[in-house]
Amino acid sequence: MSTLSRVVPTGFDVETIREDFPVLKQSIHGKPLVYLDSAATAQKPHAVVDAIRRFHEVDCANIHRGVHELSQRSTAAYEETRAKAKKFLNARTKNELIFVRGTTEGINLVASSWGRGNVKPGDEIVISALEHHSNIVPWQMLCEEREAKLRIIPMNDRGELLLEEYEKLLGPRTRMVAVSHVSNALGTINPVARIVEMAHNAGALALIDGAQAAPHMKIDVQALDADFYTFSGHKVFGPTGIGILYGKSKLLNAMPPYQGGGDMIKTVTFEKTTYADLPYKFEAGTPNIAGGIGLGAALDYVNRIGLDKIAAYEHELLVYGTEALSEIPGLRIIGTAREKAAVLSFIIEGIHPHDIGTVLDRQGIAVRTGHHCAQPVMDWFHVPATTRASMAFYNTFAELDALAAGLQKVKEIFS
Ligand code: C6P
Repeated sequence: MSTLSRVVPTGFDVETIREDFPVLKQSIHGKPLVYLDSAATAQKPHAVVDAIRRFHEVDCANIHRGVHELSQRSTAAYEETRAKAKKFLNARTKNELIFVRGTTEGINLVASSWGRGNVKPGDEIVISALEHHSNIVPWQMLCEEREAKLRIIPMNDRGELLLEEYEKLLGPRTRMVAVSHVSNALGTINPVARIVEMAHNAGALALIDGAQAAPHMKIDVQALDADFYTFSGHKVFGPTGIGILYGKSKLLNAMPPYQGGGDMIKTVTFEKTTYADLPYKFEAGTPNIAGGIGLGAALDYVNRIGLDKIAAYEHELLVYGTEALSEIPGLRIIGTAREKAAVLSFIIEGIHPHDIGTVLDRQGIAVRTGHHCAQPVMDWFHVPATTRASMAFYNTFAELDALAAGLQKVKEIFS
């Protein structure tokens, strides 16, 4: 057993929590599964699986369309998630919450709908050096289409954004600042309240990509004063194919629909269509109903544990894991921000991350290797890829010991 200190916040019982995640109880290649890839997708507790099954077995019907009992029930359950998301993000009204497929669609919706109406040739969109491709490409596409310019906030060697450089990028042509709350490749927690404030001072709007923040910390969009905030259901222990885009209602009301079709209209004739009010204006077609209901169960689950407790426990895991990995000769952690979420990205001199991932997998340890959909981050650090261990509140200190032991084995094999 490691001599590193394990601090478990009072009242946090990880073994009881693990009972809620059936997937964690299996062996992989004859070894107990150590799941350290929650940043890619988090595992789902019983409560989420049960809610999805219940919908299909008992309440299955399309929503907003039927007077019959099943449709009433499925509509109520789906809309209940919108109310839960409002509370989760501390939005002002339910109408500010749009169901989307995930963070990627949330950002594309804003870039496409808001962007087309508001970005003109010569305008500028500011993003940062540590963005996921989902918060780069939609803005790049918009800039190409509108002949606008993409400007990038640089970072330092720790993976922290340089706010003094950001200040210099802001100007009368800045229309939007879009940054992630937490970097998926580095773990950096960005000072988003300050970033939003600076954007507003320059007369620009601000969108926050909350994909990696929502599972780990309390979010208050009113306190942040974010104009848009988006996250994915599958990273907050809910299903894939569902997520939330928050937008201030004043902005959403002024934006044209993103897609046309059923459920987003008030009236349709061949001459003219009028659109539904918020939030339905942005929700064309039959949505992922089961996913929406599963997301509601996931938000309930996370709230029951408590995001403050989750953040405190995961911080201890991060401290412990950082120390454990730092003892491995030749290992370099990529992303050492002072404010950091439970992500450990690293390289080991002379060993390709894919080889590391493969050897770890043979020991039952699941990590992600590659560029993590953040190629500019890899370029900045002059590495082709990293190995990334990403944690959630169901991980244990013993699992981090297993990771460290697994990496020793990697070193033995490749030395
Ligand atoms: N990052 C990872 O392994 P979607 O795919 O739409 O649910 O989320 C996209 C996304 C956007 N922003 C950030 C900061 C993200 O981390 C992700 C997803 C996963 O890091 C899969 S690439």
